[in-house]
Amino acid sequence: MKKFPEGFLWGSALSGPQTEGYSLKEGKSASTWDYWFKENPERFNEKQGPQITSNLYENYVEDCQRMKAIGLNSIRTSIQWTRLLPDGKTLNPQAVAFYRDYFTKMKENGVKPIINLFHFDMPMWLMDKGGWETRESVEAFRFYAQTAFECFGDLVQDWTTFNEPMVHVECGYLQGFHYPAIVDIKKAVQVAYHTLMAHVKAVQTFRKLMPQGSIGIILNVSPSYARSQSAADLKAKKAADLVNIKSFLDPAVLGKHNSDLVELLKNNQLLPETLPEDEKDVAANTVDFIGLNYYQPSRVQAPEKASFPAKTLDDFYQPYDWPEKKINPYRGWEIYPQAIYDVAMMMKKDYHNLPWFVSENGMGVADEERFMDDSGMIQDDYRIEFMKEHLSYLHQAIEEGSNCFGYHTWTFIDCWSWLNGYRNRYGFYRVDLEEDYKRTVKKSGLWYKKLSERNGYEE
Ligand code: BGP
Repeated sequence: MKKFPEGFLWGSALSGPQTEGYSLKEGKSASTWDYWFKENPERFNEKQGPQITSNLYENYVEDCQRMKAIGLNSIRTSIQWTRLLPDGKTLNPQAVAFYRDYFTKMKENGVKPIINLFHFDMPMWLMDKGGWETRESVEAFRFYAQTAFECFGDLVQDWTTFNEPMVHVECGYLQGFHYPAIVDIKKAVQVAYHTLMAHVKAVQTFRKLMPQGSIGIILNVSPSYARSQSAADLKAKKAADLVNIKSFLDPAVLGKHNSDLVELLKNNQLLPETLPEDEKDVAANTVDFIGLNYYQPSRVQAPEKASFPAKTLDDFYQPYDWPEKKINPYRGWEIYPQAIYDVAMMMKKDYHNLPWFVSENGMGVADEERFMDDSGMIQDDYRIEFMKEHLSYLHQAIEEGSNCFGYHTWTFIDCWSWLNGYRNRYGFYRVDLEEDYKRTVKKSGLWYKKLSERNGYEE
């Protein structure tokens, strides 16, 4: 039996935009997703947009009971900036009432809410002014954070500022996947910097308003592994870790920018515009905990040809197709559970063993109805196997002293996923889009209940 520490959080992760639906109702204004879907629905898988998603807005009371029914003792989800403050200034009373009741129902069902403020959902009114490219975004976000702490701070003690900030930087400004879908490395660095300062200012506000609470940030930590031990490949690996891990983890936890990253940006004439007081604010506003999302590692190699100064990330490192990798055949991503041990030990060694939790880990499956049995239940043994493999490495790291306090799967119910719509299913509950968003528990949900009750599992 692999036992976990007492009080371990067995949870799931969600986000507001991916579950709530009601995307332009009840006073909510448009985020970039609402706008982009209206302008360009073909970009979205099967033209599935953000309007309905999993319709949690109408189902949250029963959904909170469903959380309890599969043993979840924690949920981390997000509130939507565009719902709480539709124009950035005016409080939306319907949003306050909805979120207050939602968090209350979670707690009545024994589910601890960990609430995140930003999950890729930039308000359109702010994007029209330049979004994260402008310094104005820092104060706009700080005000939103303050409003959220004031409205829900009596119900929620544990907060996070951003989910995977490098995703809106890379997908929006380097790879053309998310709105505004431009490729401009200089802008990308500025966007990352303002996001970081928005995080720092939110932490500073939190310390004043909620001295008893805890605050963190959620980062997608995909450790990179080099193709070979050659100096060039190792240099590429180092650059990948600087960009993808240390860019936010160092200032958030250690209170300072990574000096190698600063050097790299400087050499490539990529340093962002800053204010003189920023460094002091970064140093004074470190976090209480970290959430780490892990799906797959990144395999890297030295670029064959690189521009100098760099124009894209490819000039620092390039993806490497490791021939021995084990693949999730239903989603195409690599399965490499050892990486969870590696990041856990990195937290212990390089980040003074700060408390952290797995804030997302999960297995996406396309066309999952093919695994449905005659009773209508998805027999997702592959997902149980996936969780066991990851938990086994996590368990080992905890035994060796890594300070991990919880494991959150992606996700509780099947949810809408940005451009992928409902293509890849991850939930413990299946959501039937054809049958009024009916929820049906999958085999993995029943397994998770036992895991949570026993605080561990039989190997
Ligand atoms: C993470 C995001 C989630 C979710 C997940 C699965 O990076 O934080 O919001 O989208 O990835 O992604 P996908 O549905 O594309 O497989």
